[in-house]
Amino acid sequence: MPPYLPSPRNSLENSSSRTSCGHQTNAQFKNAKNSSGQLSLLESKSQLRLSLLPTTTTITMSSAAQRLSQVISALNGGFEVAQKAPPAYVAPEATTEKLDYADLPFIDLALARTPEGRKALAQVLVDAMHTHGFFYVVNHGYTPEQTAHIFSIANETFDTVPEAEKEAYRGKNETVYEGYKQREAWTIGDGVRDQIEQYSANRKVLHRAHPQALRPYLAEMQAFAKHNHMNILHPILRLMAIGLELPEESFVEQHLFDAPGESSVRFLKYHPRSVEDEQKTKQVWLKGHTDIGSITILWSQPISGLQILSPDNQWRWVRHVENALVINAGDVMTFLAGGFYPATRHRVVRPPADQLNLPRLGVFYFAMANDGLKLLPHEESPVLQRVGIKRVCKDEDAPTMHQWRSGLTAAYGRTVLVPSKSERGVEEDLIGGIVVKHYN
Ligand SMILES: O=C(O)CCC(=O)C(=O)O
Ligand SMILES: [Fe+2]
Repeated sequence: MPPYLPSPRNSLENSSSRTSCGHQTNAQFKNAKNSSGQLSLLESKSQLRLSLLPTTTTITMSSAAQRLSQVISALNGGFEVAQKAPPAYVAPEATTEKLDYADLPFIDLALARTPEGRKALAQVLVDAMHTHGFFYVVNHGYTPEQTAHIFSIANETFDTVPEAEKEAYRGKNETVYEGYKQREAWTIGDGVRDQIEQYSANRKVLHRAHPQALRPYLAEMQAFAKHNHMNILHPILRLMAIGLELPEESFVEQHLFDAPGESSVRFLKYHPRSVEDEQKTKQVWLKGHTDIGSITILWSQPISGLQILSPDNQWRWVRHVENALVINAGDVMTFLAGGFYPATRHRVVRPPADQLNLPRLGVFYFAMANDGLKLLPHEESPVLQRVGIKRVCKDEDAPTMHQWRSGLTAAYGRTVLVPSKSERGVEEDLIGGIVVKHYN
C-alpha cells in the first residue's frame, strides 16, 4: 500500500534498533515537530502538553481529553454544527474498450446476517482468495447517492483546497498515514515522479484538524470511516475467521475501531501524465505492490487502471461495478492467516484510450490491525493445522502492527530499489530483514 504522509499534529514514533524481521523496537512517544505552526502534542505517562503556538500550556490528563477535543473542534471550525452538501462530482463514463478483465467473485453482504449465510460466503471468500486474491462486495449498506456524496467530498479535497493549505496539511511524519501526499513525492522509474495526490484521514476523523474546505463534511467522513470499519471490514474479517475454522471474532478483536491504530480513509487523485513520462514508465502509474495493511476496501470508480496479477502471471484489469467494493488482503493478513489469505499484487496503469486525459478519483479504506498486535499466525486454526502455516518470519522476530507499518511507510518510494536476483522484472527493497517486492 503506497503511503501518503501524515499531518504534523500527532506523532507516535519509534526509536530505532531493528530486528531480523525488519522492524523497529522500543516504541516511544516523541514530540511531534510542528512546522505548520498549528497544534503539537506531546504525550507522556502523566501529562499532555498542548501547544497552540506561540503559547504552550501543560495540563493534567484528567482535563486533557476535553481540552484536546475543544482545540481540535476549534481547528476544524466547529464541525458539530457546520454541515452542507458538497458540490456534486460528476463521475465519468466507464470504458467501453474490450479489456482482459479478471473474473472476480461477488460477496453479497446481505447474506452475512445468518450463520448459514456466513458459512456459505466464507467458502466463496476462501475460493476468491486462493484464485484471484480480490473480490467484489455488494449490499455494503451505502446507497448509490451516499457513495456519490463521498466521491464529491473526495473531489473537494483536491480541487477546492488551495496549494498553501495542502502544504500546511501535508503529512510530515513519515511513519504515519495522514494528511496530504502531493504529486511527485515518489519515484516511479527512469527519473519519472508520480502524479498522484492523496489525502488520508485516520478513522478517528474528528480527532484531527482538516483543511477548511473539508470541515463542513467531517461528520459525514467520520460516519463513512466507521461504516467501513464496523459494517464492511468486520463482516469480512468474520468470514475470514470462519474460513479458517476460528471463532468468528478472532480477527475482529485484532482490528478494534477504538484501539490505537492507523486504519484510515484515503482519497486519491491520479492526474494524467505527459507522453514522455508514459513512455519512460511503460504506462505504469503505480508500480505493482501488495498492500501493507490487512484489508483494503476500494470503492469502485469508473476510470479503469487497476490491474491484478492473476495466478497465470498475467496482469488483468478490474472492471468497474457501480456502487460495489473491490476488496483484497494485504501483508498483515498474510502474517495473521499464516499465508492462507495471501496479499495479491496489483498496480495502476494508464487508463484505456476512451478515458485518456481524465483525472482518476479514488476512495479507499485501508484497514490495519491494532497497533500493539504482534503479527503472529493463528496456529490454533484447524485449517492451518491441516494445510500448514507459511510464516513470513520466525515468530520471535514477528513485528507488531506499529513496527511493520512504520518501517514500510517511511521507506515507500524513497529507497533505492535493487533488481531481484531470482525474478525478472521485479525490484526489491530490504525493509529490515524482509524483502519487499515491487513488480513492474
Ligand atoms: O488506485 C487504485 O485503483 C489502486 C491504488 C492502490 O493500489 C493503493 O493505493 O494501494
Ligand atoms: Fe494497493
